[in-house]
Amino acid sequence: MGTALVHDEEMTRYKLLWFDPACAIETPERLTVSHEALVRTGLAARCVPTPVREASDDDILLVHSKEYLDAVKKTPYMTLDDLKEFTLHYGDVYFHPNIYHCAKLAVGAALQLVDAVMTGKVRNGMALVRPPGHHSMRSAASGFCVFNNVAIAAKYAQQKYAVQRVLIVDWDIHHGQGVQYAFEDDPSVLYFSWHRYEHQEFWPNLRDSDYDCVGKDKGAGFTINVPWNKIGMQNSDYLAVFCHVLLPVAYEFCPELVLVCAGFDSAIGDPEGEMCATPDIFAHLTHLLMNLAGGKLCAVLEGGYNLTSLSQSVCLTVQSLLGDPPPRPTELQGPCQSALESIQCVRSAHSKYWSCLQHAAERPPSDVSTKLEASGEARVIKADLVWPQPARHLPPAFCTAALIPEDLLCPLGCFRFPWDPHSQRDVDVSTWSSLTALVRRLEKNEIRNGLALVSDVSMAMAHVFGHTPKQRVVVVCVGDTEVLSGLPEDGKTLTVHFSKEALDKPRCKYYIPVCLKKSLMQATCSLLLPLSYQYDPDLVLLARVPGSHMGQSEWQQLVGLLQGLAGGHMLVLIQEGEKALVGPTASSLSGSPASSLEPLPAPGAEDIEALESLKWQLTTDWKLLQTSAQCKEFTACCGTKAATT
Ligand code: X5A
Ligand code: ZN
Repeated sequence: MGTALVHDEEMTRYKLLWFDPACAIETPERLTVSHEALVRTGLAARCVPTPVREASDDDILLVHSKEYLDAVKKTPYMTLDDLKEFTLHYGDVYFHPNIYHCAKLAVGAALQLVDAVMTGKVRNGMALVRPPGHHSMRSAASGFCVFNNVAIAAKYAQQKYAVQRVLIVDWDIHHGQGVQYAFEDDPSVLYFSWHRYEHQEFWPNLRDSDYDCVGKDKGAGFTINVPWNKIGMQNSDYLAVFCHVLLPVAYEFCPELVLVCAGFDSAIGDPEGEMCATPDIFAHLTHLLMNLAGGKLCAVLEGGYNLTSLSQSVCLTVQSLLGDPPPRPTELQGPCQSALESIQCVRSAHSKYWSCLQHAAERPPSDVSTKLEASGEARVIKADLVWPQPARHLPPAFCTAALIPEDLLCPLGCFRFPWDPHSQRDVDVSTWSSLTALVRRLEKNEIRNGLALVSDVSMAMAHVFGHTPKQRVVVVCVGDTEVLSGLPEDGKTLTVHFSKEALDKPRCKYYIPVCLKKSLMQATCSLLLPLSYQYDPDLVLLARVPGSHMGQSEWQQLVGLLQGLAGGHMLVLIQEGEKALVGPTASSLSGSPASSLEPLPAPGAEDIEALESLKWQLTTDWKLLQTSAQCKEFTACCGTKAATT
């Protein structure tokens, strides 16, 4: 199950033919440098090359009007003056005699990708296309876009493969109003977009892009807009929105297919976005979406105008799609006030549509809607920004080690440990010392991850900690048994323990018991992930003890999501009674997407309340847990309802 790369040089064969500063950034080089970077880094060679095709009229008519299609069809025959005149009907877009051909290929590329993923030829993929699509509307070109590649792909998937629910994640820095309009009354397509907004002062300057535009009629709640009201947003701001808005809702929605409007003008250095998130973040955003929909993810290029940042971001996206562990996240200090205002507003606007948000705080008293003036200092982004080149990291040669009894079959995709992959022979040692040996291999990046079936998780952990003095470890325990007596409490470990019965050990900054009836996916997204990201461990230790209410697919999701941390270094300890989990765990560790969940049972009100309250209490220590802006006068008014009761 590979990763498709859809690309065709033909899509570089059109360009701006006249002077127009607004359009000058949309160049053929965008595609050439992106593709060359994939080739140079060896990523292209690891993908399944997938040809483009021309979209048919019927494909295009899934979203666009006959009149508009007929008008665009005439552009190849127009004179330069006709083309200029035609362009004037629309905003911030240009035409060229070859753009109609390329636009058909761009749509066709997205459809080829959907076909490859839906037929199971590949697991996921990326299409490098020009022109982009997300701004184009039923009867209008806009913002460099001619046909709406991703909107057409969503309709096509629904029609051809009877896909019930499609999630569209638009991480381009502009609002994809074309996608929003195509599905605003349609509950079968959940459209999420974040975008530079600046209280409606940024293009396309639409009231429709604000957080309170949530969709219409039956589609109410299925449009999620996160406006950025300041430039300079960073990795923490993006991650916070994923953890506290997109992921909880996405898991509740339970898509059967994920499409990404993959614009990279949201990365540092981009002249349009003026944001400060580094290319690394796209490895994480991609990774965080890869366990939804059984891994079926199609990323289609949209914007991205700084050729360096664009090509780095494309590479990091494809690297994650291929299953490489994301690089260690950098500089996660927590979201800024402006981002928090946006997060609070979106969560509150959506609280009546999604159970996971039902206890979101009210909108802040300082209303940040379009009607009010921008608050706080203006930000300035330097023109000569530099950022470190993403480290050329090599994933370890060996992926998953299984330390299991002889009588258990070695799960597919794993190799049996103890066994020396270098000398190709067994090493004869006791279980405890094999465990130590395994941890040492993880530490040296010789093996990526491992699992061990042990008779006593507590003893196994004591052993691991006895032998990894230098490491910062995130420990995640699942089950109703207290296992952590001997754990160091010096900040070298951060422990989160999920149980259904309350445990005795009291909470502190580095030990966080989470007692919930269900809602474990919600807790994973909005509590465990932000905590772990901020802690930035060298190793993740996941321990499964008897007496757990976590189902197999939730467990797999957990295993999958946590691999975004610590460069993918993870050790899973399973207590003997939980033997049935060895196979599914091994499968997730060796890179298979988690089996998709059933549409989640609405998270229980008490659970969500407990979770919100816990988050609220932990925010002083852990900034990435914040979901409310600070209110200048009193902090009391921005507490969650849960926290004030
Ligand atoms: C796809 C995309 C941007 C249009 C900007 C117009 N379009 N000012 O990023
Ligand atoms: Zn854009």
